Amino acid sequence: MSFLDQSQINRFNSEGYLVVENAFDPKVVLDPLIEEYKGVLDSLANELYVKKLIKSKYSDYDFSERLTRICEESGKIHAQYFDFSLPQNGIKKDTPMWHGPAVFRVLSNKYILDIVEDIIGSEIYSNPIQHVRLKPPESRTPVYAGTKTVQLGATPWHQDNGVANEDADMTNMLTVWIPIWDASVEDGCLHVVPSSHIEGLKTHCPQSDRKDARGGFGLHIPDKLFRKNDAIPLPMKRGSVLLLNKMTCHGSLPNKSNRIRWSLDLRYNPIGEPTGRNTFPGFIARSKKNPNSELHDPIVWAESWLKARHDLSIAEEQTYNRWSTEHPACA
Ligand SMILES: O=C(O)CCC(=O)C(=O)O
Ligand SMILES: [Fe+2]
Repeated sequence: MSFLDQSQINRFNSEGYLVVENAFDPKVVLDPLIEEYKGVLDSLANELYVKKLIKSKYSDYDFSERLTRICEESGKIHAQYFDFSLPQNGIKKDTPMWHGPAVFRVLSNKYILDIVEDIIGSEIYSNPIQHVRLKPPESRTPVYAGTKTVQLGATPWHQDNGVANEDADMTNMLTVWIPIWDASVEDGCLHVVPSSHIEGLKTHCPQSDRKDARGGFGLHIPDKLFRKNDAIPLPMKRGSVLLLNKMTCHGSLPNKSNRIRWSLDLRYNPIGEPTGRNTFPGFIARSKKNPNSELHDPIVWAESWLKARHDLSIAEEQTYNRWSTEHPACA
């Protein structure tokens, strides 16, 4: 045990989630990532401007307002442009993604790994099911032409085990959710159903009319299959992290504020266990048994994703979805 005390570990085990306050100094751990993403946003603005998809680069605005305006004017939320994973299908040679050194340094941050170690042990693999989520204010988020639903909004109720491949059903996967800046109820923080992790894997229904921002199928647990009335919101401060058991029912609230809701969700599992995305690259983040196997080079990490993108762009499409709209619970 290195960071969490026994009562925190007990709470995580009985409730299936734990908010760890003051997990690290956010200025040290998160500010370099914010700086890096300012550059990514600048590149996006330049690209869209050159393609005449926006009339202004909005350079005078802060990050949140700049991204929101770019989304509004271009009519798209550009989630994949910032993300450090790939979509579940339709991968092309030039599918945008971002694997900068500041992202890698958060994934392999000592304080985060100390907390992860307390839950899954010291042999830690960085699972490639991972995302940055930059959610514009809902009232200003572009909608899909057909359904008129927002392109990126509240995350539907799910268990993370349900969105991983079946090969990871026995994997001890831990989700670590990190707010880049404070996430209040108004901003669209996460909500969870305490102790739902002991109820087993629920049926997740694909919502084919609600393609999510990354081309997935908006998997969700229908209301009648879980204790929605017991849900509680988890407003969080910058510098804290949320740990989630892979079976805990959770989702997020809509962003009713006037700024971006910005978070990372990372996953870790013991080395050697299936990740649930075997075509995506993870890496050994910590190994006390074999320290030489740890990856410390952000360039090698970025290259592993470039290779995966290339290989997947020429491979036959795989579908990750184990659920069918035909299931009686989905009717
Ligand atoms: O950030 C969100 O809206 C959803 C995050 C989530 O589902 C997760 O971290 O597993
Ligand atoms: Fe999730």
